[in-house]
Amino acid sequence: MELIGDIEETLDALSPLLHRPRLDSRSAELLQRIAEDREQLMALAASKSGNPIHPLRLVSELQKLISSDVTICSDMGSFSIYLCRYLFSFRARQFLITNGQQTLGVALPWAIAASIVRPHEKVLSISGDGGFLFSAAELETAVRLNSHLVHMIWVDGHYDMVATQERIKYGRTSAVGLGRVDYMKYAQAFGATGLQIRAADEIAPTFKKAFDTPGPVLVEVHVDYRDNAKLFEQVHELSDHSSTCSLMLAQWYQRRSDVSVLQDAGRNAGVTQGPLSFIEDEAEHEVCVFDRRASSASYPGVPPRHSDRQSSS
Ligand SMILES: Cc1ncc(C[n+]2csc(CCOP(=O)(O)OP(=O)(O)O)c2C)c(N)n1
Ligand SMILES: [Mg+2]
Repeated sequence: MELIGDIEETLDALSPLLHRPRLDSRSAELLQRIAEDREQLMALAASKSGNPIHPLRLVSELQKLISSDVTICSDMGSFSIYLCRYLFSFRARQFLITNGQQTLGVALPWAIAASIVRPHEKVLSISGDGGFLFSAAELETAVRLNSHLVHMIWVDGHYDMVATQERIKYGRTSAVGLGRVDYMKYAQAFGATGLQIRAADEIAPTFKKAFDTPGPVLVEVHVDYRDNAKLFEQVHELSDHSSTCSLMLAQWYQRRSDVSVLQDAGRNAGVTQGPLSFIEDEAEHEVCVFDRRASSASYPGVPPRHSDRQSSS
């Protein structure tokens, strides 16, 4: 349809005709419960003080810093379960994660790319100490390109995701320890800036300084992983959050033609709560749901999975 006329007047005339889809009562109730969960989480996190820093505290402090102009690139590891489950994102394509392939070492290179593609945004990449060492030499690229990015390293001295799974399956760990690395000196050696967070009340000022510093900045934070066994116990639990993803995806798809990606994340399905917020935000473009149970069979009207569509076309 062609519209001819003054742009401002045309938009003024069209705007009242737009209706945002209304949520049905069950979806609204679930979203309300999730909002309450988030409030409880913030309260619980605030009570976690001390050094090393508890991941919940770290995530809740990060939540306060994540405005819509921040792109987050997440590596894989125990830390990424905390991010997926507890760090909420309110716009599409804000939180980038290697969820299906689980590839270690991608966060820093992705951040370099994101800083090229989104030059006016803040870019924060996050990895564990193990994942960082997989591609740490890329810091040279970041310095050479003067990439405006902040890379945060959660230091626990282990490949914790593997260690925790070994403990659950075999009752002991094997070959998961990492030697001590001085990340501050590493940053300096490459010509980057290195900052260290030693206490929870240093998180916000350190990030302000990091984002205000030109060029790549490494931020080292030592984390307290004592609760990780509990974290993994919950990985396969069914949650309200995931079922909300499925339910709402189905609803939106029935109304919108631009909902396009429904991805099965296999054994990682339990870490799905984070990307929920893409939907909560009534995403304008794609909805990515990392949910093993959101299958086309269970929800009439939901499109076939992206991979199914590709293989059938
Ligand atoms: C290229 C690659 N190699 C190995 C793995 C298996 N793996 C998944 S998580 C992980 C440990 C990650 O450790 P770290 O980055 O320190 O994060 P943490 O779990 O300690 O938070 C490993 C080795 C992988 N996902 N990708
Ligand atoms: Mg680690």
